[in-house]
Amino acid sequence: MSESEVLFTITKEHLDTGLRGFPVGTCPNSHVDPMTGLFYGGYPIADLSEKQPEEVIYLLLKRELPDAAQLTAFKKDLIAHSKLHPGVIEHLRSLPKQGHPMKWFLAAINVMGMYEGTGDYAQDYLNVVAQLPEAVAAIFRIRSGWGDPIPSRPELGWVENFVHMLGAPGASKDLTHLMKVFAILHFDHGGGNLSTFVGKAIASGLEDMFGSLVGAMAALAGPLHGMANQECLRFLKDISKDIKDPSDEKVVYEYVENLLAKGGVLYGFGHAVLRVEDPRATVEYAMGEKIAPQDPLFRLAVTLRKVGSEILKKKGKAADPYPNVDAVSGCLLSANGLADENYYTVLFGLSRCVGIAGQIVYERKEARGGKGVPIVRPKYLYTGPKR
Ligand code: AMX
Repeated sequence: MSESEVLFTITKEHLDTGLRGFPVGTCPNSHVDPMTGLFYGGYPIADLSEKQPEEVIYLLLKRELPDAAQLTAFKKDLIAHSKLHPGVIEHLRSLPKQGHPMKWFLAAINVMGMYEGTGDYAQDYLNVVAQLPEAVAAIFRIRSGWGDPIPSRPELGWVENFVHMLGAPGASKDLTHLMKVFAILHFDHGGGNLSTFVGKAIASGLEDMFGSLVGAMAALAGPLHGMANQECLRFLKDISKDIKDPSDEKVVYEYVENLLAKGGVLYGFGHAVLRVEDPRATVEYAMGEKIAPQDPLFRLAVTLRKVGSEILKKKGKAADPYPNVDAVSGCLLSANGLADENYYTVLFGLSRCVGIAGQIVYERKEARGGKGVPIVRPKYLYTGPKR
């Protein structure tokens, strides 16, 4: 692109619209296309969903898939950085149980930074990516009362070790596979989603990686952003109380039509950028037919996939009347042993920190020929009283 090319013209109507669609920078790691969905390093997400998570983590950091030797070396590097400071676990033990798991997650990252922060974004990237699975598993175990944290075995693999450390009572045999796919689908989502943008903006003031991720994860915790996955499962559970047969399209149609007529929201549908079914949801529907085919909440999600879109299209308001990633992920997690939806945003955050940390490394160490993006400082127009 030529330096003076006009990309976007800002008019008054664009003000106070949440920077929606304003180009503000470049991102080589991932992007979201309205019609074809999410890409990592130029690869469509559906082509990556069955890879090893470490391959995809490497791709997001280096923008190339690793060859066998590179993958082995990268895995070794992650293992070498995986020891979580015991002080983080001690801190978690002192947190109030009534605090939401996302608040615990923010506390964990903050304390990790106090023990492990080096001030070097690339070094801290490795520390945070390698150590977060242990911190998140400890949050589950301590806060849920499942027992003491289970010692880490990083040689098992990034997700395999996480599932091992979770030791979830009632975990299905498919939980590791599900968590691998879930992690890959949630690693990154372009440069401008709220949590990623916030994390990069904080880092632009040269706050370190850990502090930047605390801010990013606070942004993710909002119900219109990352906490939507928790709300989506609650929504499915609520509907299922009133509907006997989750495959009965007529009854589900009437229920959703009534709900929307009363001003309700059809959770798991719609997107700020996409204008087709989210390809991540497509992967999850296919996976559900294999790992949760009889689960009533999954069957309800499948019925909604059809009738929800029909109703939203008929109403004509939603720009994207199709399922998003959260339409299905919760029922797959609950069917496979992670039944408490309060933890779903933490699982999302564990994965999304990988992408955000990678984008922070790019903005701080590579962008603008290595100079880094300067401190973020948009302009707000004064509309208060004139004296
Ligand atoms: N149910 C009911 N109404 C919906 C709707 C839905 N699923 N999706 C959009 N609409 C309505 C909006 O409320 C808006 O109504 P208004 O004009 O009266 O204010 C109108 O359709 C136009 O909205 P839009 O431009 O299509 O959506 P948006 O970009 O403003 O918002 C989103 C996108 C995701 C917040 C919205 O679709 C929504 O609330 N969906 C349900 C919640 C959900 O599933 N969130 C998860 C999103 C995925 C993620 O980021 N994790």
